[in-house]
Amino acid sequence: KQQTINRLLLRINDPIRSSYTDLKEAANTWNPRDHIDHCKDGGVAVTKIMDELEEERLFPRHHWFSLFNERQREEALMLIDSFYQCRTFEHFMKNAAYFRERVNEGEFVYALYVFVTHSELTEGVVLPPLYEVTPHMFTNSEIINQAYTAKMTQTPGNFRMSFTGTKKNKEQRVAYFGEDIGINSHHVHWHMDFPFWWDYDRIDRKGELFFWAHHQLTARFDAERLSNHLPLVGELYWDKPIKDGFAPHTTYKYGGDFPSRPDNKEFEDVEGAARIRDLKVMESRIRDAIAHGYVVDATGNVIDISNERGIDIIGDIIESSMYSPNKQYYGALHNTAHIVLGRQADPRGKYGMPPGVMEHFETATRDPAFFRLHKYMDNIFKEHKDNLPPYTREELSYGNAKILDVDISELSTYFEHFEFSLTNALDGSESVSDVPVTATVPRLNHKPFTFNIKVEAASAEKATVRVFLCPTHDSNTVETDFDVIRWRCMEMDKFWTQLNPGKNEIKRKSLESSVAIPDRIPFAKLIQDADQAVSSGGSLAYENVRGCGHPERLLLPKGTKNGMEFYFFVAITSGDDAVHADLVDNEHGSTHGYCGIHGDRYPDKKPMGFPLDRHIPDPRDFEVENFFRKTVKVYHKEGH
Ligand code: CUO
Repeated sequence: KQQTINRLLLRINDPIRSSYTDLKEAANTWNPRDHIDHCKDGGVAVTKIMDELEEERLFPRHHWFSLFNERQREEALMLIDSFYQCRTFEHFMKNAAYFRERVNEGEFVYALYVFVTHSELTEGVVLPPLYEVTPHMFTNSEIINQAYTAKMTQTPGNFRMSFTGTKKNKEQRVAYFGEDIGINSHHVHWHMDFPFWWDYDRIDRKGELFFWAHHQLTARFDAERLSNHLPLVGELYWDKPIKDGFAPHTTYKYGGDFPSRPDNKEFEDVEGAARIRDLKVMESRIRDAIAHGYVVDATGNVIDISNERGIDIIGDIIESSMYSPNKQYYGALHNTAHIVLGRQADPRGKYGMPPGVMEHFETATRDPAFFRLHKYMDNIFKEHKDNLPPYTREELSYGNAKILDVDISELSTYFEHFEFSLTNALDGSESVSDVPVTATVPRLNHKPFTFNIKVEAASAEKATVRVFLCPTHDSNTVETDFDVIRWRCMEMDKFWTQLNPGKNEIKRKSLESSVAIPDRIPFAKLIQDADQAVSSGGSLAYENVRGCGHPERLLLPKGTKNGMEFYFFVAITSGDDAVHADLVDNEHGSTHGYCGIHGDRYPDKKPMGFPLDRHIPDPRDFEVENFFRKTVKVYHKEGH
């Protein structure tokens, strides 16, 4: 299976290689229509896409793809539906090979990624990193151009990528975060794990995860800003100019460059997509609903949101997803805003420009406006959270455990170089041999760290451990109170552990964090491993590999040379918070923090962000024995 998926994704703009005989044969001689008898649901989805294909209604190949383009999305979804109708992997493989040669490549890659992520037929298959499948979306145009030249002259090349822009642009100081290939990869996978259009099996707390994953991206971006002496990111206003311009230096494989936006661009309506006035209406309806504590669904029923489950509904509404109880009335604030921001360079479509980086989850975080938009929505979510009653001391305390101290090893970061392959960016013909072409990017990393929580417990019990890192100062270096700081905290880890009566030491490593994933397995290695496994009759040993998850190396923000202060905050509460009884020593691949567990419930019963998600009017309520706060410093080491 792994070999098949690799082969389907290799050189996506070129025909399947003739040496891949099964796939090649399916692409040439198989016809999905002739095998509809074997499909689920009478193969209606297969018939539908075949009709569209034969009547030449589908988007052409060699054209950019945007998930926010309704027609293109519809086509990608038809493809996913048709894959879901296959009962066997074999059948799926043949249909996929057939469509690969005939539908738009962007739609195909998207459909294949979403299907492989969710389908039981492809369980255990590891998706190659998207930055090696469609490198254009992750690499600066300068590098892509150099790669083309290398290919033409048949000279192997390794090209050093630097971050977009110049020192004149202060925002460039944090470009290493927004342009990080791991961040972009996490973000695009998050949206594949939790698509806004998702209408298959119900995904648990999808709206709340939308809030939490993006709240955390924003908090982490802010911590990077503070590390670089920049103020916290400001929110976006529909009535005010978009403060920062952006020149993406990125190019589509087909369709030209990603458009730029000058500084202080005033919002304009986007023809055929949205009016700014409509966005304001959506916003005020959502804010009203939050103020009143209820929303009204499509049939006029009132749904109470003034409780801990409210955040999930508000997330669905703001995004909006198929779970929005009333899309007609509350609109799709977030999705529309992405389109509007992506189109400000050519709002009337006068110049036929392709969509901007904001229209693709692979590229969105490159634009500083991404974080302004998400800060704006984050503040709406905060309004809801601030309306909820603060946790009482009783809700916060846990009589069974008392944290005595936490030992934390050195927290330090550095820049390193990372190399990835650009081979798939280039057109190939089987007669011209590949030359190795790679990009080297600087990226932030940190020294592995550990923490050791010393706990005294009264009795043997399972406990929940939550760990956060919170900047203690804002950019003016004024210490702010914890009720303000709490919203800036970054989730570092959450896990379940067994406490024994008496003294306990809970040791945990940065590598074990349940919000993060290790480096993705390079495409070339996936190919090599799968080919080897097939020829030796062995099997692959990948376990729980996911694309969704914050890159582990970005677990710590950059910090400063002399050390930037943070609170290291630990909360231990009862293990009853766990949804799964077996969570101790079984963390489901340790990626549940921002990404949940595939096909299962979110493992923590408490609201995401607990106990820091609600207003803390009296800091003394937080002085319970099962909470612990300590000031630590994060050092940035240059020239490592
Ligand atoms: Cu992830 Cu706006 O939700 O990009």
